[in-house]
Amino acid sequence: MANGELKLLGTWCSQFVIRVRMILEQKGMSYEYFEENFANKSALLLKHNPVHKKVPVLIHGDRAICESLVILQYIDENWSGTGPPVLPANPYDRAIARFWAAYIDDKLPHQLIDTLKAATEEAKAENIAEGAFGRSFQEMLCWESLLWWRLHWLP
Ligand SMILES: N[C@@H](CCC(=O)N[C@@H](CS)C(=O)NCC(=O)O)C(=O)O
Repeated sequence: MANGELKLLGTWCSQFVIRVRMILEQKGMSYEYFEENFANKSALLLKHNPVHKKVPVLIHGDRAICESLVILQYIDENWSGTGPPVLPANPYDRAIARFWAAYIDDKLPHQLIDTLKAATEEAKAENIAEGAFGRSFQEMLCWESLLWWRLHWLP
């Protein structure tokens, strides 16, 4: 991959950005990373993701791809011969991976917000350990990496 061809707009603490970076690293692809400041969003972000104005955004040449799961699928399809595949080959296994990815995307941000809004330290701790959906943060993040990165390598 020629330098400058791939750009990623992100923020260091975003699970959505981290999953894209994991796959780019895993595939050994070089890319230019731009850290966004949400208090003053870059012209690049506003131009390339005018709908949501959110990261991650992958810019390939002069074309942008938005939404982390869409980006992962794009990387998987466009660079299928580079490094390990993101999704399993079998359509059923792919469907299962997509199901759990959607589940995590649906639940995890709510759990994070509930924790941030919790009135007391005890309530925060309880939410982190066993959130509203009966899953700890650690478990959810573990599922994230298992499902999107490793599932198809397991027996
Ligand atoms: N569904 C999106 C979620 C992206 C998202 O929520 N990004 C957050 C960072 S974690 C963001 O850019 N927030 C900026 C804002 O809300 O202004 C994805 O999967 O890419």
